[in-house]
Amino acid sequence: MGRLIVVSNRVATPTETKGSAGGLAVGVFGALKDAGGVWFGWSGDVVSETVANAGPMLEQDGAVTFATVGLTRKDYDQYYRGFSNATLWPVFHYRNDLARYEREEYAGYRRVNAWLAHKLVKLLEPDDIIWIHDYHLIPFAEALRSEGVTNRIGFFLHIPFPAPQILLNIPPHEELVKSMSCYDLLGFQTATDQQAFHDYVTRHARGTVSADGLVEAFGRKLRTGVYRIGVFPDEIAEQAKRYESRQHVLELKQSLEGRKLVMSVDRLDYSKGLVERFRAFELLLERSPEWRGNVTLVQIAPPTRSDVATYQKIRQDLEYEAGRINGRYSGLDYTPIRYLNQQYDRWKLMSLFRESQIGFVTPLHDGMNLVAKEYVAAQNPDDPGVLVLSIFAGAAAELSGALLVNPHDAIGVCEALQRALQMPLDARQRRHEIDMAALRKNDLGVWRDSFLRDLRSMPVRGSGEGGGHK
Ligand code: ADQ
Repeated sequence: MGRLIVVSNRVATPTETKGSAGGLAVGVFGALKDAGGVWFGWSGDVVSETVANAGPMLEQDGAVTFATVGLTRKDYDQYYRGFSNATLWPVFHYRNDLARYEREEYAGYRRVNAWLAHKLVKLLEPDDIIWIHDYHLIPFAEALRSEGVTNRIGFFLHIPFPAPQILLNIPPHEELVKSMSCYDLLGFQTATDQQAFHDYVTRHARGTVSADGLVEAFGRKLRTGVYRIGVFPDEIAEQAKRYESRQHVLELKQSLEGRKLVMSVDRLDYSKGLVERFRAFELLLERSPEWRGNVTLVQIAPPTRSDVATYQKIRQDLEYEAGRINGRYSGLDYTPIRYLNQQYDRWKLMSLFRESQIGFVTPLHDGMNLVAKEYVAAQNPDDPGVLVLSIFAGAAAELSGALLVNPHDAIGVCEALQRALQMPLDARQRRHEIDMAALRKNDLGVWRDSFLRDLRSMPVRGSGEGGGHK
């Protein structure tokens, strides 16, 4: 079996993969340890051109090499802050209104992809398989192919793939999809995302899609598949239980004085529906006076991408809403919304989830949303909380035990909260069992192993020439 090469925008450090990192880092690292290989990507540092060109920096951990490079200010601005996060992210989350398009940024995006690919080529061996992650790196395979790489290359998109009518808003949409056709295998989070890609291929690229997912487009053949990312539910359950009587949980419990707890955890991002969520919670207090003073929403949302203008705006909007709602419904000893702009360790979050009666996860669009899955896994089976989940999270297709809501329908969301707050124990247990079974059936290992199995089974391109790279 050949080595595995993982490429992602950010690379978790060897310490992060063992400590507080999210499930994804742990899952990918597990596969790397098994097969041996390289994890390649940006170090997260902005550096001088000399330092950037000197990379990659290599760090060895057993059979895994962590290979990282720094980005220059210009590359960071155009590739990361610009085209990736100010064009692709909003459009792929159906927010054309928040997107901008600058030709120079797109050129920078392609230039950085080509530069990174060139750096990786030197580390490749002929029978390696290469797994590229996410929207920052769409042109990566095309760049590798132009350097003569014929290894199998797969791509997994962690965020939604938009319907063609939305994608058409990005001027170089055709080039992007053409770049995607340079992969051997494209993985999507949901059947809806896969279908959107197929729709583009057949309607706008004169391509074809066979019933078993073989795509022919731009003179190339590739496969697509749905691989729903998961978590390791029993590990999370164990972690949440282990930390349930730690200081932070006891302090929270004491401060709640018997009030019901609704928990929300997100990156501070406009795709997560935070403003709409606060308004639905406000509606609960407005429509159900009996809950005033008796239920608290804890929203943990550390800022991300805070140098992108739209992220500064969502932060202001949310601070305004939290202040307004708290001004309206607080008492001398009661604050309805506790809005925490801080990062918390993973184990702390899991134990807080276990303590709460509701997990409130209402993105406007989300590839999967692992918080929803982590919330379910962290519950105490003897007294589980209820997940209130947006139909626009990829996780909604799997978690049939959740109360599904449309985040744009404030009254509908408010009614789901009322229902969850009053749900009897046997109904909560039944729903929790259903969702735990779904999480176990399709855990993070299944996601990773099925993608890699399918990628390894693809024929090597130009195998007549012997694979590998020039
Ligand atoms: P994200 O948009 O970051 O990921 P999500 O899947 O919810 O969204 O979270 C990923 C990880 O980050 C989870 O393990 C979660 O616990 C952690 N996390 C989120 N908020 C946190 C906070 N405030 N503090 C600490 N940890 C936090 C993208 C896509 C998602 C997709 C994932 C994985 O946008 O749709 O599910 O990738 O494919």
